[in-house]
Amino acid sequence: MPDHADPSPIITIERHILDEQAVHPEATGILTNILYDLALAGKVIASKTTRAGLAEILGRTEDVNVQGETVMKLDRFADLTVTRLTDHTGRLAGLASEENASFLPIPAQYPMGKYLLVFDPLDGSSNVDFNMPVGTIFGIYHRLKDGGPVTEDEFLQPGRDLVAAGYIAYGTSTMFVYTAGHGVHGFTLDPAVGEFLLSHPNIRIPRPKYFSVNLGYQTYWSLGVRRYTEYLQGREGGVKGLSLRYIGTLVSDFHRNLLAGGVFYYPADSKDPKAPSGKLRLLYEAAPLALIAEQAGGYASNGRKPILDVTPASLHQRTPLFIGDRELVSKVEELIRGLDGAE
Ligand code: P6P
Repeated sequence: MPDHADPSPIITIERHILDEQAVHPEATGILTNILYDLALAGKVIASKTTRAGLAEILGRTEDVNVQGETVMKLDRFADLTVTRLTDHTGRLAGLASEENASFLPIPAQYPMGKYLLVFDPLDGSSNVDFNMPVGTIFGIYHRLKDGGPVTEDEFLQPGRDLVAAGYIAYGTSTMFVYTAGHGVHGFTLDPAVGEFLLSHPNIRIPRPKYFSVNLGYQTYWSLGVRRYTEYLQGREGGVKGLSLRYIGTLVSDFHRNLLAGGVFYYPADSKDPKAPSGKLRLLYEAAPLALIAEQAGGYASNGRKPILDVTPASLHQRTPLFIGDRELVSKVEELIRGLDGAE
């Protein structure tokens, strides 16, 4: 007979963060509520991504975003969902989204808070039309000023100063993964009750099984990165037994390597002279995932130095990204230093 005396505890995000708060008094209820707001946004976005083919939100709008990319209907929906669920709460002083050229101040009719939210509302959105997984990435900073209107420079903080970071992965299940500086914790959405329940406490990156990169761009990479790729494929004394897995959605490729062990990289390449630092963004893609990686025992680098130590010069600054297993990421720094010369 099941032991009803002591059913395994059902840990929601709220309970988990409150428990964390008890252990870490510096964590404030406000941060807890911001994470909860983001979890709600994740549920709303998930309700659309799982029915994208049926809900007339497939396809593209006529708009092009600041990245020069056509805005997918679901991008726009996700961006508005996060914004509308967070801009009126009095917890934030401003938001910076991949979808908007400049940051969004809190509308005058709402109270201002002390936190800044940076986010990619729907990472991998071009994959939606092909039923591939996508994700939302977020980072939360303290604002730098005590009051008054928010200015762009307050968003340009290194990832080392993130108060919390995480992502929501819309895949075969919907997962909310976050860190507030005390480990990495994963929650899986139970659609029956509409709650994210703790499913992956204290995530630690295991021994590497995979590497994830778009080999189609190999000819555009530096000598150091090409040697690194050969190393991962076991050539010249390299690592044996790694499998290549690449979805083309950063959140999904990162999430697999976080849970199963491995490294993801999107290096600088000579494909687009206008984008010599690769495709990914520092502020709301690389830095939040870098905090997750380091909190899970891994590492994230731009090929030369820790991602978390890079201070953005602009909201949409691009960066090369190597992230996952600490040893494998450190190896690419060694090869780039040795073969690609000084920065
Ligand atoms: P490529 C999705 O468009 C994205 O921004 C990331 O999620 C993903 O890692 C990368 O681009 C894939 O880019 O050039 O391999 O298609």
